Amino acid sequence: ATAQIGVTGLAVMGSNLARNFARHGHTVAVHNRTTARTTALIDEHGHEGNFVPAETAEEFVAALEKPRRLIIMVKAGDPTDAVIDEFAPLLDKGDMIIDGGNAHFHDTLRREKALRAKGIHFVGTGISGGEEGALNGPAIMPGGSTGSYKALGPLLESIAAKAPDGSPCCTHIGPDAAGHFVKMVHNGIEYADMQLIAEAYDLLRNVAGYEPARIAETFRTWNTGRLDSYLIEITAEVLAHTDAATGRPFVDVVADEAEQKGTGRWTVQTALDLGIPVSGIAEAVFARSLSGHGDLRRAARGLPGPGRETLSPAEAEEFAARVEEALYASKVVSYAQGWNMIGAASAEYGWDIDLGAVAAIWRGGCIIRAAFLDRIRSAFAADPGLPTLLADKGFADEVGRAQDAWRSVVATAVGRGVPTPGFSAALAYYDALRAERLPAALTQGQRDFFGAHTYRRTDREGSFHTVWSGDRDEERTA
Ligand code: NBP
Repeated sequence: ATAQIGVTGLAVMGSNLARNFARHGHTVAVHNRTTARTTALIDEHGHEGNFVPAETAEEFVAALEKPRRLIIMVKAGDPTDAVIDEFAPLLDKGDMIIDGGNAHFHDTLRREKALRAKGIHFVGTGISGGEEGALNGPAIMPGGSTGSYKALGPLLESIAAKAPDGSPCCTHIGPDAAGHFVKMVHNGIEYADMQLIAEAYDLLRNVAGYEPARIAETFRTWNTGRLDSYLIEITAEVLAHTDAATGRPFVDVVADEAEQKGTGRWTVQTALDLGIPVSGIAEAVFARSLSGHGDLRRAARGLPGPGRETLSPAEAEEFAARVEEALYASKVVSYAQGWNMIGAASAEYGWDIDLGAVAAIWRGGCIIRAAFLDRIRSAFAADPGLPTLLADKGFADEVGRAQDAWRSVVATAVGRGVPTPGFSAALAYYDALRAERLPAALTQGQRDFFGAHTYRRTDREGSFHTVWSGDRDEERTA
């Protein structure tokens, strides 16, 4: 046995991850159900480092140093269970199976429990950064036992992206499914970020009247400031791109129906179960869904709306500056919601997740990497018990300064009939959180009226019910 690590599943992610390990001086055993992929990897990239190709599961396991570290990079879902069932009987106590796929955290909880009973460490690991990240440095979010991280952490840290301060974008997130959970929320936040950027683009296009190339310039400028991030950077690239076939802006020839693989939906479903409002992520998932409903959109196309005349150049410039403020403030809200969700799950599942460390490892390698994440890291460093990012003084001041622009952008969008569900939901969340009184009191009254669901009072302890159908006397119920 010569290999420090093994990768089974050599499609694009697995191959690139294996090459990344090899390039960092590790000997990597490689295996794939269809051997042609293994052969192709060795033929094309074998010279990059030390690979041990294995045709069978037995050969693969025999190639691994003990305790064995075996990474699964296959399609999430049933294929992952099939591969676990194939390899687990070949492993010894203390060996580690690392699932680097985009597994649902409930599956990871189940698999970890089953393998723990056999003495095998199961390390559900979130890996972000796509193909490019897998090869050149992803952000890595391992869950699983603390013991497994001792044996695995240095290897994973060696291939992870590095944050601007040089630290690896990999840390032990917490036990069992904590890593896959955090990766799921990462993807949810990614959906929200992308939606907010799309809304900013739509406003610059349809209110400011800018052409895509001009908007690309605007995003490039924003990318030198507080919005500096991978997603803003690639937005400028996409907007500046011209379609070779037609000579038109690329963004104008692409069908406007956004697709999704499901991690955003999982985030929202899970948030509903946890009772955590993640309206920014939810609006992003719904916006993608709505865009794909061609039948509904066609049926509604003739409905009346306001005129769509664009602003004068001077007004447009001022408006663009306000859009930047609205985008930034809305982004702070979506991240605040995402972090709330991680905090709530950490408490629910006993994961004890270091919320600042999550921000620290997302500073590089992953799709939402951004200068901004260092601010989140330092907010939690200053106050590990921070109830919401919006309560951090720095973020509160910035959002406070942005609020006039934010409100005016949302008002303009509403007035001109440009849909901005992300900006609007973020602003509504901000206003709801800071409200002295919410109309939830009325909701409680209604619930008590039709269902005797009871309510609490502001002036006395206990639960109360008003006899609405009778004399309207109030009864204390608990
Ligand atoms: P795919 O998700 O396309 O999966 C293809 C791999 O799964 C192949 O190696 C295939 O083997 C193997 N496989 C399947 Br399908 N069914 C199998 C089975 N029953 N038994 C054994 N192997 C089986 O590959 P990918 O795009 O490289 O992604 C791998 C994982 O990484 C996924 O979970 C994905 O969600 C996750 N991920 C992907 C990205 C990304 O940007 N693509 C980013 C982050 C995470 P075969 O060659 O024999 O068909």
